[in-house]
Amino acid sequence: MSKKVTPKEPLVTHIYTADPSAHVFEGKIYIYPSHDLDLDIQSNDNGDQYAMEDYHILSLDDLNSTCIDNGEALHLKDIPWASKQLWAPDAAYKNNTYYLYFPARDKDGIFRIGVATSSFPAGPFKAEKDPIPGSFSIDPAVLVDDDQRAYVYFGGLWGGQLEKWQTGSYNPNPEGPAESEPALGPRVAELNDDMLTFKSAPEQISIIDENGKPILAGDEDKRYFEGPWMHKYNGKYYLSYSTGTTHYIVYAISDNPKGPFVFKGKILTPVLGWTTHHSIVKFQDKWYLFYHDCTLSGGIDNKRSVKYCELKYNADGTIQTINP
Ligand code: FUB
Repeated sequence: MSKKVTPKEPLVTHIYTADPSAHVFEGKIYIYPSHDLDLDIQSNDNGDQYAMEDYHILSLDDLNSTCIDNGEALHLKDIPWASKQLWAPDAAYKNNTYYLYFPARDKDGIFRIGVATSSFPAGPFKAEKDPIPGSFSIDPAVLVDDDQRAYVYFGGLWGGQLEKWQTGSYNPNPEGPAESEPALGPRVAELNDDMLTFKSAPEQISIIDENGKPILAGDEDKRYFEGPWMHKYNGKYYLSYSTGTTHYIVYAISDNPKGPFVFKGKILTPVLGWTTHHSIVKFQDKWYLFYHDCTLSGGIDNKRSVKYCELKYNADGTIQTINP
């Protein structure tokens, strides 16, 4: 039986969902999550347990309604270039078209970022024949700025392969950075007006502390790991992300969509489960955090559930930390 959504409870319980990217389209909240399969797979640092094969898009008329699963929007078998692991997606609207951005391994096992299009926010989506040229790694998040320029932020360490691209080309056996060196940053690329190609090669984003010093690779409470999200608040750009090994969602602020971003603090303390992944959206004058945890599955890392709660800002623009 369907019931109204409740803060900090799974949006849906009939399937496992993760990595929620929430947007307001056509007056409703649409959530673009990963669809975790109900499979028992041994966890490893490569993320082989995340063996997802399709996307289901969720929607909410408002926050007093039930959450609708709009069914399968895209399946691995219909993505010509992909071989496995449909990880965290995002969506954007421009040119009277909805774009679904998603990572998957190509036929050589290298993560790339693909695009699929639809006339409707919940799909079905049709995938492009090839991934975005020049794309790599995982977790795309797209900002269509107020001037209609669009940026895609992406990248993830470990199974997400970001370390393998430190030199600009793929190195299957990378080293470093050392703990005392600047951490790897997420990548940003501006999209062309077609929303299907990069305007220029992805650039590394710099995340610095209040004194202008780069966040170091050994500072695992602060350094970038995966799951970027970009939103604007009072004209500033807020880059938020997961710290991976320390399981925080943290954020940094800039005046520029490409940074540098000044580290500010924690948005979400650790949830049950190894991964943490989120998005932030404004709906009817309030701000909300969408995130996931593993409570529904009793703590199984690859069986996650999407939840939401309200997010509040302080008068100085900092975000109040949420304890899940
Ligand atoms: O869902 C697979 C991966 O787990 C995502 O791409 C990461 O952000 C982490 O949540």
